[in-house]
Amino acid sequence: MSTTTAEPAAAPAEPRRGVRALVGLASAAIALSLGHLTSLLTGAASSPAVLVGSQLVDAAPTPVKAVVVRLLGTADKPILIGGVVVVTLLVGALLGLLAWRRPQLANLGIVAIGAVGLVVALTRPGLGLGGAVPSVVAIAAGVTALQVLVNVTSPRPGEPVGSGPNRRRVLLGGLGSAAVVALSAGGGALLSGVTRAGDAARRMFTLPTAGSPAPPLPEGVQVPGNTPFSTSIEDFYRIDISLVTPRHEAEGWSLTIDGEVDNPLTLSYDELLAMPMIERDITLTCVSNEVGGPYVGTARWLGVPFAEIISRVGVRPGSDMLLSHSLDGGYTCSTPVAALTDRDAMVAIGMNGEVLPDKNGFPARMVVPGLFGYVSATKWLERLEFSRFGAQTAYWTDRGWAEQGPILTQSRIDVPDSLGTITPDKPVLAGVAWAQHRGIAKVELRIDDGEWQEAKLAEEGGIDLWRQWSFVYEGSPGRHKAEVRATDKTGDTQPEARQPVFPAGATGWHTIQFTLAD
Ligand SMILES: Nc1nc2c(c(=O)[nH]1)N[C@H]1C(S)=C(S)[C@@H](COP(=O)(O)O)O[C@H]1N2
Ligand SMILES: [Mo]
Repeated sequence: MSTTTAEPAAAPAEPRRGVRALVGLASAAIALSLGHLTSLLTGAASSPAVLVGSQLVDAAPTPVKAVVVRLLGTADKPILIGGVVVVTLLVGALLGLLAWRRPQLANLGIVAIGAVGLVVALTRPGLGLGGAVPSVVAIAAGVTALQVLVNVTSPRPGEPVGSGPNRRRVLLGGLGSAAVVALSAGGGALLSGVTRAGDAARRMFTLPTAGSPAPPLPEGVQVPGNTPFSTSIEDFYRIDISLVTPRHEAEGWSLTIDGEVDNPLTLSYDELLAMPMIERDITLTCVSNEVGGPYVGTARWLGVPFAEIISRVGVRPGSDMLLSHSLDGGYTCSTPVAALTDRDAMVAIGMNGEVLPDKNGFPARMVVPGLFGYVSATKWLERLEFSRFGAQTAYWTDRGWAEQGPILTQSRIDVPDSLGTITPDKPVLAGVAWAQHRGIAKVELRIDDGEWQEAKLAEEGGIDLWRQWSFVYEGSPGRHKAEVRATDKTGDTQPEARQPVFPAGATGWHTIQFTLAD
């Protein structure tokens, strides 16, 4: 008897390294796409790649987040999800290399990757057990796909690696995998089409009319050719910790108002809509807006004034902070109670004459003039808990951002673009300035480090709104520098000193280079 033929029968012969890696990668792709397909039924936030991405967002240290937002802006979310997908595929490829010699280890690897999604799904607030389903589906799909593909691509006994029949089966495995991924993408597209139609149907409410309508905006608030004074829903900046837009139904939704109140209250969507309404134009601003940045916008908000809610529930005198809770994965926000009644703060249900869009907080959100969004503008509201600053903290204040977040006075040059050109027939610079709830008193420009000169202020829409300005440039043609600074109605002028957005908002003067053509 010869010992050379006594091969262990268990392990099938291995194909080439490239094929093995592809088998692992294809299994990972199938796992991700079937997991994602399932998430279209259980909620987009439960897609395995989105889950892991969301966890990274929450876990990232604040300075890392600040750098990411600065570099990527609002593209950070697709890039982060893409990164998670790429890493998963690469790990899949590595596991594929092992799948012939160490099949148990390869399976364990797939289960381990899926388990990351599973653990996040089970520990993330607001997802429920259903949120775990896509990760379970992904694990099952990954293990099955790996087994099938190993089987299909292994050379049969006596068959040389890469020979005719073997090569055909490898091709078949590849085509089969591609078909599964493509079919789930197609199914996904179909499902999300249905979801979108459902969203449109959900929006077919008739909004109540405001007992106190918005004062009409003077036509003169808009400088012709400047940034639109009122921002469209589509162009309105979006900032939140959710990787995918949360979608909630009005049916079954309710808003609980409790904490340090005499009469806690739970309101259905219909009950909220039946309350007295105000409509106001208000400019929102994000604390993460860099000097000259885009995270500021103006919309017409329709909602229930907080004064009404506060008198209904009877907030106790000791409560100085409202902790608002969101359906958005445990997001909370702390707002000074004083700011809820001394201005037009509201629980908004409408935006620019439409039902509040999902991305801006449907069914209901907070709008409080004069405070940065992270301390005032909670979207997808679930609960308003009257509390105290001394007793509780919120999502961003836990991460070191300032407890009080008044919007800082800022100004921006929008026309021309930085490095843009103006022409002698219309040598005009223009832009916006904001100091919500204090109002803008003055905007000044400085060209090439010369004297500060006053810009012409457009008409004011109200102190809770930004204000447009324009400036006729009378200097020589060629390349120049322009700086802008605003003074609010309390007499404070924007400081020159540059402060980063963390922890209380950016300071400094917006500066551009422009050219006056001859
Ligand atoms: N639920 C929830 N609400 C939220 C946030 C969030 O992450 N989750 N972000 C806040 C921040 S930082 C800002 S600036 C505003 C932005 O509102 P918008 O997306 O409608 O422009 O929403 C606020 N409300
Ligand atoms: Mo923000």
